[in-house]
Amino acid sequence: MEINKIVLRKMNLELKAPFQTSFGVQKDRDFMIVELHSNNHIGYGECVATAKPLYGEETVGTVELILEEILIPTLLDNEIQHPDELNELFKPFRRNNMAKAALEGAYWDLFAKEKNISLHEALGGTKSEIEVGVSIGIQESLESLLKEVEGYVNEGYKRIKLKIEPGNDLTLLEGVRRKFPDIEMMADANSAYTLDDIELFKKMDNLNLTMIEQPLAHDDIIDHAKLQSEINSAICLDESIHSLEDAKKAIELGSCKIINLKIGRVGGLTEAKKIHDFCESKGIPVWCGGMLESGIGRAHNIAITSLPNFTLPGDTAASSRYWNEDIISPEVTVEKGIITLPNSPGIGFEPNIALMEKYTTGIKEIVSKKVFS
Ligand code: OSB
Ligand code: MG
Repeated sequence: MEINKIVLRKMNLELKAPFQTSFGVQKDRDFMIVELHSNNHIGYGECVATAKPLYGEETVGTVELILEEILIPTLLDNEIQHPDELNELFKPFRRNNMAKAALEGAYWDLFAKEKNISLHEALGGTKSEIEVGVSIGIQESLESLLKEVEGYVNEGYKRIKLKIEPGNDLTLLEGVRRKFPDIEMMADANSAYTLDDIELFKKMDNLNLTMIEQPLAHDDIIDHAKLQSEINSAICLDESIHSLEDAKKAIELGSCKIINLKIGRVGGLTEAKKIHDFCESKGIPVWCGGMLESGIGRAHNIAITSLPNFTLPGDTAASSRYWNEDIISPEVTVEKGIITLPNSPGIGFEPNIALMEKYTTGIKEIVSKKVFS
């Protein structure tokens, strides 16, 4: 496989509606698309790092630097037979997982296209369709939240996730539960609480939540284990899990009963597969989280969700939930909470080149003469 050119494309897409979490309000999405060009195909990867290091430590600026100075030269200097090898190749470089995942994801897509198979087939996926839920940001009032929830419930989403923060938590969850007694429902705190809030989480045990996602600090697994031992609701970890090693430790400590797998947060599809397999062996369900991706990142999320231990609905909602126009064709659509896996080669969605150009804010091309066997 010959890589002739690598393109780093900085992009900006405006969200249909601002998305509020405990760490801030997001109105638009700055992100980067990595393109790997061979003679015959282009592999696409999306970097989920944001403009500011609020969810994780990486930003669009740091990923550009790491890709250009470290990861791309490493890729071009080595003979690769299979995308799984990138995981080992990048391992000596600490963290920078979102940068690693973007380049590795583009390589996986290119690899699948060269082999003329779908990305989900290349990953060893076993499903032909996946179930999805939706993540709803913090709203101004219970009234507007109920309206949002009702809309998504009517669309058929399989599970509703509600963002919470101190001051916007129990009353909202109770209000939604009262109006929708039977829906699958969960809360995501994005690390906004401490063990001092233990009584609050005990009260949530009455609400039949599928799980509570990342209630405590982003870098903690000790306090989460204490909290999990005191409450009945399952804790799901998001921010705390960056690798297979992290997952092993959290599960051994009893810090969670469920893991939210995000490809970018764990450094790529290969690491995500490893965590998936380990969780499966331990009876820990996983589901695919989201980072408000464009269609390209969303396509990668759809492909990894085809693995069998993704047994809970993910956050991969339809393109129309986020964007006025997505940069892929066709857009991601959800029918009664189900996405049908595409079967064309690679990620299975074609980038819409005109829209890609329209939303590009900066572009860097790296020309390579490297020939892979
Ligand atoms: O914590 O899962 C999260 C969005 C941005 C950053 C972090 C999170 C989220 C979401 C939305 O919950 C997921 C999505 O719809 O893409
Ligand atoms: Mg989360």
